Amino acid sequence: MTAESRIHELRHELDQHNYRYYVLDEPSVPDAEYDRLFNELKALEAENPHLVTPDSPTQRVGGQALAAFSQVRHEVPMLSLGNAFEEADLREFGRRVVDGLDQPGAVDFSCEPKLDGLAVSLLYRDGQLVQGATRGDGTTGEDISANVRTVRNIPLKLQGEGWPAVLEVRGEVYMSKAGFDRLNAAQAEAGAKTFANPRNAAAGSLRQLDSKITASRPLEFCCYGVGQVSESIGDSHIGVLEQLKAWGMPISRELKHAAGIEECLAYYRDIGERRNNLPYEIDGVVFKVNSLASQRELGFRAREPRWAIAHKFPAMEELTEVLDVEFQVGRTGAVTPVARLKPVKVAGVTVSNATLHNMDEIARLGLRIGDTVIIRRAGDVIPQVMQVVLERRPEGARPVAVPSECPVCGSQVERTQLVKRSKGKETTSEGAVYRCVGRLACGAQLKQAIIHYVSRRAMDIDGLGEKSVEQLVDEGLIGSPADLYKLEFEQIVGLEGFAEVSSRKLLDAIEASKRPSLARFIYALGIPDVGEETAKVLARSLGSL
Ligand code: 9MJ
Repeated sequence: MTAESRIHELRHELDQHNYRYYVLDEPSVPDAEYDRLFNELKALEAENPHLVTPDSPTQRVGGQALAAFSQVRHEVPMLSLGNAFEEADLREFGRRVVDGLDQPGAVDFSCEPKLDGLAVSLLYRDGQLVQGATRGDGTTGEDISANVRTVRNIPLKLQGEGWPAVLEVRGEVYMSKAGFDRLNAAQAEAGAKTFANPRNAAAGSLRQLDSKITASRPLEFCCYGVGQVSESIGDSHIGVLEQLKAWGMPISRELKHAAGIEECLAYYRDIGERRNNLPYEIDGVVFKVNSLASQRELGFRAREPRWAIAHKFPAMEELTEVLDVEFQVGRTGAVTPVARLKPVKVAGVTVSNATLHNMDEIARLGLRIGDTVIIRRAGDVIPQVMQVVLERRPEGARPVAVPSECPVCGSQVERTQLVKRSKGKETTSEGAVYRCVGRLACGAQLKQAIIHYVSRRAMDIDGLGEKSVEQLVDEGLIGSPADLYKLEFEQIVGLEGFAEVSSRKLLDAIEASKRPSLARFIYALGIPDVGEETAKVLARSLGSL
């Protein structure tokens, strides 16, 4: 076989694997096999540079940096969507649709999640990707062709056959939650700027003059419509998307059909419940009249189609003020800064505290007390401070200082040292964490140490919740985990939450916990850096107490 035919064969096979992986969600070969084929193609192309074509799967690495983006005029304007926030807004939309149609009958809708990224338009001529553009103001956008070519799930050429000679595909370029976390971790590691949310990360990555940077970012594309087409490809919105999918275009896995507004509302509630578990962030769902004939009849008002609406979810980010930064002491004595916030509702929950992790994080944010900040509450995780809004910094905003004494016990607070050993040499550097040296003499550390000691994976002593531990420590009944074994019925009965039966039960649970495995006991001691796994290794190697 000639190099040329092998190259064609490899490209075809790789395109098929990409299609199965990105569009059908049914990978057909392990990654290692894909990599082997890919590397074989790369090697053949390196030996035969005249055979390299722009639609080769190897051509997603980015190229020469641009001085500026050129402008692209959208033949068919790129629309924005009207918003609905309440059920009533959506019902009102449904009524407007019915009123706007000559013979409405039963109106069907398509339902899609509303991705929060950057809208782009992809132009295919004779099945080849020839241009990518941002939405811009809807009429004129920027030519980001080199950048969209690096997005792995955007086909460089269409699959199958029968596509119109001119086909403009529209959709959202976005970053998954996992991609965003990975990118931010890598940025922080490299001392580079981190992004406030996946949307900013996607926009920042796509609007790079250097497409090699774009290529290194975990961007994805999801198609939700068409612009200019030289011939019709369907008579319903869902039909069009399914046709595009057959040609290799990724569409939403959550695309559904709804027979009427009530089913749209059910979709909104269903996606709302699953929002935190979706692999990407959404800020709502989009409903579109499914019949394209009805869409044409309804037309537009200003820039917004009368046949579509975005039903928004509560925002996950809000602005608020940092009233103070306090320091909490954890089990290992780590003194952790916590922002006390002017209470603000974020995605339906009132937030008045946010963790700041450590002093490096405060330095990275450049945070001062009094600043206005962006707070983000994604899913069930604790609220985070994402960014300081510098323009709103008031005069007299105060820098955050680590207390020199523990706020709980008054012991000294020391900065941790990081020790690195390599080739027999030891180097130390300043860590980001500060620690109270009080150990069990510090009430905060003692309480947390006992909570850890009795926890299920440690000594598994039932009947001692956080509140009870606090009580026992505050009453001076226990000053170390060992004191648990000296507790007597008369001491605890009558304390809050301890009636006769529960007191008896607690003492029985303490008694029953006296013969743990060595690994559990070592873990329960809460030695810094000794987690469950290390405890098991130590127990195995030591054999007995
Ligand atoms: C997003 N952002 O997910 C549209 N969108 O349709 C979906 N945006 C849209 N559709 C017409 N799913 C204009 C914008």
